[in-house]
Amino acid sequence: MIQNVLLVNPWIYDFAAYDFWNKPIGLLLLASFLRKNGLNVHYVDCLDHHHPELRDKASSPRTPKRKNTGSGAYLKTQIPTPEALRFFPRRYNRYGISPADFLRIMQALPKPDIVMVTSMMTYWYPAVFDTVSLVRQTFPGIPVVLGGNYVSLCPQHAASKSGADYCLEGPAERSMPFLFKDVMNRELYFHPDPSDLDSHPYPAFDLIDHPDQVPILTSRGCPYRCSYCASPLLNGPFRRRDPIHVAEEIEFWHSHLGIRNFSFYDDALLVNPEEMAIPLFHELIKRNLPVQFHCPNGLHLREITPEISRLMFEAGFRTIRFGFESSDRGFQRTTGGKVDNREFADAVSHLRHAGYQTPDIGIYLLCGVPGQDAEEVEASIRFVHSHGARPVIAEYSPIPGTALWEDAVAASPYPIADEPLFHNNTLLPCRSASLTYEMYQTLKRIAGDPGLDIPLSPPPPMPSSSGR
Ligand code: B12
Ligand code: SF4
Repeated sequence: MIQNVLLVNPWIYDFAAYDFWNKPIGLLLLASFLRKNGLNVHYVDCLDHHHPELRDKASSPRTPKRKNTGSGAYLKTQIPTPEALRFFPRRYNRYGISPADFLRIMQALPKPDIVMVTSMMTYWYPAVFDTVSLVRQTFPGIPVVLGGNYVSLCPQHAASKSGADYCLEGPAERSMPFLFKDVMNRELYFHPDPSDLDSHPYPAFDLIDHPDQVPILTSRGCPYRCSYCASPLLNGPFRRRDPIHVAEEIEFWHSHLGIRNFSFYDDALLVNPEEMAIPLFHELIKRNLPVQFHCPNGLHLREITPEISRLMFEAGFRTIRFGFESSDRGFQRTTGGKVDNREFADAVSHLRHAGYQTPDIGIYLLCGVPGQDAEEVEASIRFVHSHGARPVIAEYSPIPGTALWEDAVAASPYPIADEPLFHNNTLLPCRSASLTYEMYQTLKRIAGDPGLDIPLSPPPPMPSSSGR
């Protein structure tokens, strides 16, 4: 009879990674679901920098710099770049603990009856495969199940190459009953209602050693259908929790784990504000907890009114990021029309009146979308600066199954349909020939410095005086 389940959050292998309030909330939801079904759950986070086993161990790299808001650097070690990416002149790193520490931590646990591994970005799969392989080495003969975003977005790639026994697409709550019944001969008795998010237990954040922040999800999905985004593929129809239950969860984590920083992972926190944002913010103000909120995932500018801005400020929303993507009207219209320039200008003005300063108002701008030229990105950056907000460049990552995917495949010089490593946003894998990597570097500098007045491309060489 299956009793012990080991859940693993793999490393990140990438050119760059920063902990912007990242936590594997999907895996920790799975943990609480399994606990509700009477199983013992153990958890290893390869990205953990606090694990008791790691303290004072010579094998661990230097402690990374963390901020007191719950974000910060990861432990980082340079590793060989995968063959397919060797042409790219950047160091490739493993973010997280050392493989030796991972093995040691696993060996100290009771032997599991089954191991479940999550996955996030499609192009992080090599770290997932290494995780699966080390799990197998430590617990030979124990079934390994793989799920999460990479599996849902690249199911065939995962099934044929990961080395896991089972690759399960979609929400774990949906696949677990079949897995346990058909494969493990065990009936699960607790089944949350997929349409009622309040029937799910809280994610098992108590499994995290020294959590410096926890993420909150008030909803799943998004009512919009932007052509570059995978939300509709991953999350199903838009559905929400009861805002009072959300405030209760926040108070629960504050009082039980002493959490003072919370990040919202919602795709559409502010949409239809009378259903969630307004009652939730009022409730948070009423409870007056000594906590702060961060929104690393983009919020909707269209919903920002004087009232919402004031409530957000008063409730303690400190890090606010908005999905604007481009000031180009054509871009806005063809990709989904979630916001226009008038709504942007009004929203920034309301936020500033409420007390937010320019550096607080982070505006995501997409860079490297198929067909996009450097001038369009520059115009968007200058537009954001001119309204007193801060542009934040988000490099486009192509995602299989999205409306923009066929254009992305056609635009990219890399075989993105066959090799998910080429979805890596750092490569700008779908940039047009008129947006060079040098121009992108210049765009980043302009985004960071509103006063910078430099040309996007170097001026052509001066003709020599002899006329030759
Ligand atoms: C929150 C979020 C972030 C957070 C961090 C989240 C984190 N955990 O680390 C922030 C804002 C920092 C972020 C950043 C980025 N993100 Co992001 N992010 C998301 C978002 C909105 C939600 C993910 C999430 O937590 N969902 C909620 C949980 C409950 O779902 P889940 O993890 O999928 O888990 C469920 C299932 O997958 C399954 N499951 C999970 N684990 C397991 C395990 C097993 C065994 C099984 C069976 C099932 C299972 O069951 C779970 C419960 O139902 C998704 C889009 C989306 N709506 O899904 C994009 C998304 C994943 N991000 C994306 C991108 C592009 C980025 C950036 C590159 C953006 C940029 N250009 O800068 C950066 C890169 C970050 C980095 N380098 O560190 C892309 C993915 C691209 C790709 N090629 O894979 C997505 C899909 C958005 C999009 N564009 O469509 N992101
Ligand atoms: S509004 Fe945001 S989350 Fe919703 S589909 Fe568009 S990009 Fe995705």
